[in-house]
Amino acid sequence: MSWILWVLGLAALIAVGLWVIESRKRRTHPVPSGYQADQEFPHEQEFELYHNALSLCSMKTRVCMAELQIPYKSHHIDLIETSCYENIRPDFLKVNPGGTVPVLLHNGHPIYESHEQIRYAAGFTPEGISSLVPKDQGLRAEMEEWIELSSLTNPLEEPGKSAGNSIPGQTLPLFCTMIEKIPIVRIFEGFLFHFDKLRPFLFTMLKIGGIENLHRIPPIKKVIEQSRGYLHGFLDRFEARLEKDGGPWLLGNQYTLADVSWLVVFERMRQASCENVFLDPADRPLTAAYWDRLKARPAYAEAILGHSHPIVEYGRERIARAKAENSDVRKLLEGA
Ligand SMILES: N[C@@H](CCC(=O)N[C@@H](CS)C(=O)NCC(=O)O)C(=O)O
Repeated sequence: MSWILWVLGLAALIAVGLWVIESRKRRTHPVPSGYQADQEFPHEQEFELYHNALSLCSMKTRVCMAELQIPYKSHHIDLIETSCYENIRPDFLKVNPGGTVPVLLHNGHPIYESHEQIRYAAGFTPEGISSLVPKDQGLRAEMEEWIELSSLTNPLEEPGKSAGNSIPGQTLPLFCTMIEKIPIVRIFEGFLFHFDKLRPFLFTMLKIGGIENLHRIPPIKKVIEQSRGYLHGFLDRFEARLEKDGGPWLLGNQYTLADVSWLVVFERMRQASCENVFLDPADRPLTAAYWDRLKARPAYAEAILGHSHPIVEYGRERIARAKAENSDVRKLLEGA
């Protein structure tokens, strides 16, 4: 009997030792935003992009690169939502010790934070391509405000600060349906190594609960309802701004980085099957028509549809089905 205890004790000791070694390799730390002149990584092309099909910020940088027609080498990095925590594996952590996507490399130098990446890329607009930055100083300042208003910074602490911080609340149902396809052992890797233990906890809860039971989980219900309220407020401002100059783009005639940044917020609404809640032509005719114009741009086809992921499409259709079949789901996700 005692030898069994010895063996178990030894096995536990080895497991803890291995976990400590692996944790060290996966240690993360915040990175400064913007272009890092003092860091250089191996690269093959002038521009390279580490990104994920679903990630809101990745979509933003892809759309910007497509608008500017700047070619780049693509490195798809999986997040747990699309398959596994590739973003916290040692190989990727070399490129971004913060463990998040997207990362844009220019001649091997990283640029962190998607809003910095689009500003940086706009500085390399090729000849013959329309600039995404207005010449007029007032419009430029306004563009910056709209970029900030769409940026994802700290959704948990300040969900009402920006549409980018509110939209994750509407993404929860999508995470919930996508995660149906992800084996639970993969989610558990996050408990061992992810820098934010809330994520594996949340995904486990979503997987066990399922879309049909979300309304029974009070904190999730609260986040979904609260974020819907915030987003309605931001979209009312958006509609008013479109009315002011009459479009076709947010700041008038010129398509700018503000449009690039907001496209992905609308795209997330499409992916999360809640376009009808926010972009109904009867409620916001200008924004609805604007969204149709965005979807007609070649950059949308290239950067969004061209990177569509089967698990996202599954999640989107699964939400639509759950809403059609279950009035509790519809009430939670549509508020009526
Ligand atoms: N503010 C950053 C946000 C980066 C970020 O949080 N990226 C998310 C995807 S949108 C991510 O990589 N999450 C992975 C994880 O937390 O496991 C940016 O705009 O680039």
